[in-house]
Amino acid sequence: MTGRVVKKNANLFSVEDLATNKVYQLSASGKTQKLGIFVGDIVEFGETISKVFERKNLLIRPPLANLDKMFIVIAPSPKPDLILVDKLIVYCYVKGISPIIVINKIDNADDLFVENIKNIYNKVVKVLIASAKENILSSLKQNIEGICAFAGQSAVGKSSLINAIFNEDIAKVGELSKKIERGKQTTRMVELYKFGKGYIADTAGFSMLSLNIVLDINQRELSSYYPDFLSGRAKCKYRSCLHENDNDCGVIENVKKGKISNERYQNYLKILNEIKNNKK
Ligand SMILES: Nc1nc2c(ncn2[C@@H]2O[C@H](COP(=O)(O)OP(=O)(O)O)[C@@H](O)[C@H]2O)c(=O)[nH]1
Ligand SMILES: [Mg+2]
Ligand SMILES: [Zn+2]
Repeated sequence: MTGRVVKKNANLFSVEDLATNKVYQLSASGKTQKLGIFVGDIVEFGETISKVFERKNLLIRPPLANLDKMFIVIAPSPKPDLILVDKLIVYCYVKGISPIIVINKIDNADDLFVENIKNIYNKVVKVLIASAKENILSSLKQNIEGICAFAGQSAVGKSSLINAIFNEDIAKVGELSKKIERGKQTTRMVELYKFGKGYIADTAGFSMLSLNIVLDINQRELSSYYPDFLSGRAKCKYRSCLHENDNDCGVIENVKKGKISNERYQNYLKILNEIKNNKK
C-alpha cells in the first residue's frame, strides 16, 4: 500500500493510506529507518514502512518533505521585512515550492498598504488578503493544495491563520519563535493536517537559518529566481550581467521604465551584496 507520513513521534509514524485515507500507526523496517523518514514522505507500507519514494524536496528546519506551497505571511504590523520576503521567494524557487504572499490582519490594513504590496509583488507571485481575526479566509482556503506551510516574521499571524482555518486551537498563538530557536520547543513536531485537497503543515515556525541556502547561490544565478526580471535580463548586453551598473543592462532599463518595482530591485542589490560578502 502507498501512504503519506502525516506525523512522526520518535520511531512511530502516522501514515495515511492514499487510497482509503485511513491512518495507520507504523514503525519502519530497520533499513528504511536508517535512510530517514520525514513527515510529508510518500511511503510503501504493509505491516511496517518498507520504502520511501523519491522526494521533490526536503527541508531540514522544520524537518518536512515534499512541500508544495509556502504562504509567506506579512501584515501591516509588525512592519514587513521585504528582504526577508524576497529571500523566502528565492528559497521557494530553489526548493521547487510555489510561493504565495498572504497579507494578514487586513482588518488593520489601510488600502494604501495593500496597494503598495500588490504593486511590488503582483508580477512575481499571487498576493492574497486574509484576516485570522475576522475570518476572512476564503481565498487562502481556495489556494490550499498539496502540502502547504506558513512562513514569515514572528507575530504576523501564522499560527492564528492555521487555527482560524481549522476553527480549532492547533497552533499556539503569541508563541515566540526565538524560544524554538533556543531549543525550548524541540519536542514539538511537525504535523500535517488535512484540509480539502491538501494538507497544512503546522511547523511551529520556519527557521530563518534555512535561508542560508539563499546566500550560497551563485551571484550570477540570483536574478534567475526573479520572474519579474526575466524580460529585462534578456536585453542585458553581457550574459554575466549582475544588473548592478547601468551598462546596457535591461533590468535597470526596466526599473527606470517602472516595469520592475524599484523596491524589489533595491532589495535584490542588498541580497546580491550579502551573497558576495558570504563568499569572501
Ligand atoms: N488584528 C489582527 N490581529 C491578528 C490577526 N491574526 C493574528 N493576530 C494577532 O497577532 C499576534 C501574533 O499572532 P500569531 O498567530 O502568534 O503570529 P505568528 O508568530 O506569526 O504565529 C496575536 O496577538 C494575534 O492575536 C488578524 O487577522 N488581525
Ligand atoms: Mg506562531
Ligand atoms: Zn543586467
